[in-house]
Amino acid sequence: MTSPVRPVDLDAAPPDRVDAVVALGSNMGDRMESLQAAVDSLACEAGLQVVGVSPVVETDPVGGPEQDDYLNAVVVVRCSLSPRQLLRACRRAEARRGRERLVRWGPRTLDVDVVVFGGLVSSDRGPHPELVVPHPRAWQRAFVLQPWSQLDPGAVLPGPNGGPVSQLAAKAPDADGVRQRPDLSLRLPASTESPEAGR
Ligand code: A4P
Ligand code: MG
Repeated sequence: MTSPVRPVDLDAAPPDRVDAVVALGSNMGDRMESLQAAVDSLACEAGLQVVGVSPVVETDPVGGPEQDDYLNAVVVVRCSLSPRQLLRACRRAEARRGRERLVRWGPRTLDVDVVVFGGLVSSDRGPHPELVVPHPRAWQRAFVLQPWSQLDPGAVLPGPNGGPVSQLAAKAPDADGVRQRPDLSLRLPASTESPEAGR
C-alpha cells in the first residue's frame, strides 16, 4: 500500500532552525555592490542569520537575450522563518537594489533565489508556483553549484534531480562558463540576530 503524499506547507516555520541556501546573481550596475547589499539585507531580517558566504564567480550568461557576464555567489542562512517568509526576505533584498522584471532570464541588478530550504522538497508543480524548493533549475546550473560546493564541499542537493553538489557542478552544461574571481570577496556581516528573534 502506498502512503498518502502530504503536501509540504511552505508557510510553516520549522520547529528548529533550518539552514537554507540562497543564490545571488547580478549583471547590471555595480555587480559586487549588489551582491554585498543582498548579504547585508538578508542579515538585517528578523529570524534569519547569515552563516556563510561563498567565493564570488564570474559567469557567462545562461539563457535569455544577449547580456553581460554575471557575478554569482551563494549564501547560507540559518532561519526560523517559513520558506515563504524567506522568499519574501529575498524579494526585499532585490527591491532595495531596484530589481525590475522586464524579460525572463534578462539582465538584472540583483537576483536572489531560494536554492534549498533544509531538506525540504516541495510538491507544488503548478504552472507558476510562487516557490519551489529545491529551485527547479539549480541541479543543472554551475553558476549556483560551483560556488556552493566551494563553500560546503560535502553539500548534497535534495530531491529527484539531486545529488552531491560538487558532482552536479562538474557535469552542469555551463561549467566551462564559470571563472574564479579571487580578487573579489563578500563580507560576512556581524550577526544582528538574537537567538529568539523571529520566533
Ligand atoms: N520562484 C519559484 N521558486 C523559486 C525559488 N526557489 N526562488 C518563482 C526564487 N523564486 C522562485 O523568478 C520567477 C518566478 O519564480 C517568481 O514568480 C518566483 O516567485 P524571478 O526572480 O522573477 O525571475 P528569474 O530569476 O529571471 O526567473 P527564474 O526562471 O527563476 O530564473 P533562473 O532560472 O533563476 O535564471 N546566468 C548566469 N550566468 N547567472 C545567473 O545568475 N540567472 C538566470 C535566471 C538566468 N541566467 C543566468 C543567471
Ligand atoms: Mg529569481
